[in-house]
Amino acid sequence: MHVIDSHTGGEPTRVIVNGGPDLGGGPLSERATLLSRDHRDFYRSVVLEPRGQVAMVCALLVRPVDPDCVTGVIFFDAEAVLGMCGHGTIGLAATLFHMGRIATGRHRIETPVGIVTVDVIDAHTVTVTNIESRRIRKDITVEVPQLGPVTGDLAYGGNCFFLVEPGPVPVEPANIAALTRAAIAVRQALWDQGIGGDDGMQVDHVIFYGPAQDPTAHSRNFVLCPDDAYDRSPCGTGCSARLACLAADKRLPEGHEIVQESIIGSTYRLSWRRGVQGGVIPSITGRAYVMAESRLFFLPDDPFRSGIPS
Ligand code: PYC
Repeated sequence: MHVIDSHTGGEPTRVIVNGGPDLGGGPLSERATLLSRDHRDFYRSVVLEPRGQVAMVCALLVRPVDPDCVTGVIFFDAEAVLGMCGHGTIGLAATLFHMGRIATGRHRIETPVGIVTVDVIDAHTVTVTNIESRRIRKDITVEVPQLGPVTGDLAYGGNCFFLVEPGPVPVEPANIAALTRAAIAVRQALWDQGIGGDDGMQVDHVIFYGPAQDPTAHSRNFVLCPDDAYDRSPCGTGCSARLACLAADKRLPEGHEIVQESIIGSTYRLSWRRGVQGGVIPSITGRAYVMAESRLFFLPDDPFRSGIPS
């Protein structure tokens, strides 16, 4: 299996250039369901240690249904197949550029939740225009063991987010372990109390906000991903959900740009324009760096060929 690794604001993306299961030629949402249902061993073996690492998100390249798209892609981490992934899309665009498969300019990429566009500005800088994102519910209070009541907004940005501002734990790098524990407890409480999106969509990511270190940034975030790793980048789909909430609260006018800082200090530039279904079309600009190109082996006598279970 041929893979190329990059990072976007510190968050790794492994693009599977070839190899992987045959998922047929149906809509990408169906192919994502097949991957999730029938190929859990495959996707975990690529992401988990010893081949992968805890924060890694993989991008499986697939044939797009829409011939105007440069590729189709299905993202996954060690725990779940994702609807979309913002940092992964920036990493994918930088990787396709590195491979000579795309040039600077605008390109369309098909994902299980819809078509997104990337504007490749240079070898590292990419703007993603995401699918329409929306706030689902404002000010939901959930009772969390050890933490007490926690109030946040439920919003969709390609994945389903619960956004809490200010977070119940100060959003500082020294608190990453405590932030992770608190975010897992909040997500569990939401699941236990049946709080989620429309048509049974479960909250898969939790975000806490606090003041930014850089005075020009809007805020700093801490993002918990489905596999319990924290996003080193400011999380593209999380920023999309955030933009939907800021727009709904009239805290950010259309077209105005803000900077979102991650827990490790990496940044995205964000803005939005009005969508057609009452939500927002987010624009996310970040930088990615290709780090490695490798061939992965899965030897039958390797006791950890399926990864070290977490
Ligand atoms: O950037 O959207 C994102 C993302 C989701 C999970 C990790 N990163």
